[in-house]
Amino acid sequence: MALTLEEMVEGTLKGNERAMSRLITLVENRDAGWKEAMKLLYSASGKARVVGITGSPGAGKSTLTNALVNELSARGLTVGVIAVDPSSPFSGGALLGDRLRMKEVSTIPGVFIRSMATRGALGGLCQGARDVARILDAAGKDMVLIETVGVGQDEIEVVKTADTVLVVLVPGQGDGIQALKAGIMEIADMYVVNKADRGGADEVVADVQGMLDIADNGKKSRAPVIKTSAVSGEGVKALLETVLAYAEKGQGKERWAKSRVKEELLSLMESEILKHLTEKWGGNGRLAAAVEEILERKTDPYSVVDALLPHLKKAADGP
Ligand SMILES: Nc1nc2c(ncn2[C@@H]2O[C@H](COP(=O)(O)OP(=O)(O)OP(=O)(O)O)[C@@H](O)[C@H]2O)c(=O)[nH]1
Ligand SMILES: [Mg+2]
Repeated sequence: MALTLEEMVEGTLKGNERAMSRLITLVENRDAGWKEAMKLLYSASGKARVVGITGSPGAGKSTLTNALVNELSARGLTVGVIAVDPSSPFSGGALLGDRLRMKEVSTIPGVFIRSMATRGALGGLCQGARDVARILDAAGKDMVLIETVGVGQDEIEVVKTADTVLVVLVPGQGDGIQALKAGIMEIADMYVVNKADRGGADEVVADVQGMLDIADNGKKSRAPVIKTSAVSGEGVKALLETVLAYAEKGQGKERWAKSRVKEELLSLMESEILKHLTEKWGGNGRLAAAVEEILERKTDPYSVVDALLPHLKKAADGP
């Protein structure tokens, strides 16, 4: 039976999984009422710790996510997982195993797992993941884990909005650190050297420390580097302790409360405004027509924008 918007929102606020699923789908599809629902949920959000987990394909992000979920629920904490499906050719066969493992943890009470396709969310991947995180937060999850492969700019944008960002590295990747998309090392709040059961983990730790020696020059606190074996579970407890402590006090909390959330909210509002403006001027083909004229050198992009600005101002000053 179909749920009304009110039922979906009420249910979500009570942590009802069926209501959460429906609401997430509604918001992802930008179906009628999505914005209303987000408005109603907003005041209940802001309590969950949002942790981004990223790294190269096959680094063990999903295995680690599952291990963290088990550990969190063993402590009586509830958790939401957003698995951003790498619809890239990188992950290939790993996906099935991923799915099976995910299915296992998804039956744990208090655990809610949602996967998102890299392409498909109407509001864009980044906005989509943020919406889902906010819904899970409002639904009362203590922690929200977002897993993405650190290969695309979109994916990096997604994890950047997390309170705490884990970058997962593995031994034996050759130039493992360099292989990651530029920009990803910079957003890490902590580094996880996974597959530590294999040789070479200490070398990776040393590499990261070496990199931090250069990059963290003068900073008060440096990013922790933690060794784990996601399959055996070794180091996972220690990792979780570090994550919880990071969110609880010190620099993490401060940055979480200030710059990241502010940045996230600013870009949310900017992109909403931008979307409306582009729809308004692009919707009737005006921008597309302008592009043609620009290509033919009948006009230029700057003049087109200048011509639009008075309309913008009128709209802003409007009734
Ligand atoms: N030896 C060892 N293998 C691991 C460890 N963690 C994960 N693996 C294995 O590495 C492979 C990839 O693990 P996933 O967890 O799917 O890796 P992922 O980073 O989520 O992969 P994508 O999402 O496809 O990028 C699987 O075969 C895991 O069993 C570990 O700590 N040690
Ligand atoms: Mg994975």
